[in-house]
Amino acid sequence: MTDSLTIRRPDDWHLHFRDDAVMKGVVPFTARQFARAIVMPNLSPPVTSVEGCAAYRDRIRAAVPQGVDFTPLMTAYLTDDVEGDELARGFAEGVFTAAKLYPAHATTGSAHGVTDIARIMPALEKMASVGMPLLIHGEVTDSHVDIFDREAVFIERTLTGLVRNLPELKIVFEHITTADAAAFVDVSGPNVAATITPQHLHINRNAMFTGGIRPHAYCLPVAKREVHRLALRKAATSGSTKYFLGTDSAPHAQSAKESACGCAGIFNAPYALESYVTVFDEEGALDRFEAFASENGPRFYGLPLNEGTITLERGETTVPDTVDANGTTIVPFHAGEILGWVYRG
Ligand code: OTD
Ligand code: ZN
Ligand code: ZN
Repeated sequence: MTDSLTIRRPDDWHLHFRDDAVMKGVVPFTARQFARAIVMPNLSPPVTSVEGCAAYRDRIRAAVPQGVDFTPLMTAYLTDDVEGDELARGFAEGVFTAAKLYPAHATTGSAHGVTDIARIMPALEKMASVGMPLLIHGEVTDSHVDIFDREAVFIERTLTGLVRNLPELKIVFEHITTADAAAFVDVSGPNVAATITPQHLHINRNAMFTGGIRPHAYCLPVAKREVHRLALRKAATSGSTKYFLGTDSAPHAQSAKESACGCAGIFNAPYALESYVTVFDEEGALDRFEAFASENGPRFYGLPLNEGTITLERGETTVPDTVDANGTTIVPFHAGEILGWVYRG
């Protein structure tokens, strides 16, 4: 039995840091475990300009604790009015690492998102020509489509056509939640990859209704049936280079989650590696964790692998009921549970 696992330093390829006081509180959790993270741009207002993005990056850098080596990789928020040349300029200047497509009203902070992908095709063509990755929240927003079907319908209505029409575009299908999505990624060419969150590997939709309504198990895309969770575990641990770590850690104050209309989002940053490694251990795939956490992401993005290593050991990590993020109380993923691995740094 492997009791200790040392791997190249990992990265988080999908993360929400927010801004202002909460950002200062949550950045250290991620910087403690990851060398880099793709920072999502769904602030209010969203991060659309090169200058606005560079300023946000400066605020994040200032929140990284002294002596900690952490690099935020920034993203542009696509709107119907996006200019391909502006994206390409930000990419060339090293400010934008990628651009994020939120179908309008699909998730938290997506009100300014894209209403019809046809409207941004010129910008996507520009991105393809300069090698800038497109990150997609893959759900239709049509309220007539059942919420548990929105990802599968997005593949059918939007993603299949996009990949066919623009095969040169690098696409990350973010936070996949279904067997349908994994099957789509598996059969697509090398320009299509996917991130998988810890929660979608650990919980199915029952978790939202265990003995009552459980707001801390609610995120978007919503957790699906068990068959989908099992397909995601298989994909993540398969050894395919198309899958990589992206937590989608999305902090909301405890009071905003425990409400008559609770916010979507799971805050998993504090124990992200312990959570993921537990899954790889349960699946007998510890030898595949390093590729998922530290190699597949940078290779897809065309970025160097990190130097240095981190170590995880078998042992007990007790996840607290709440954590303090610079004055905001947040309930973390796995609150009150004991995980069977300890992060040693
Ligand atoms: N999902 N919450 C948020 C974003 C993600 O779709 C996502 O990427 C958020 O709060 O920003 C969530 O449930
Ligand atoms: Zn999303
Ligand atoms: Zn997200």
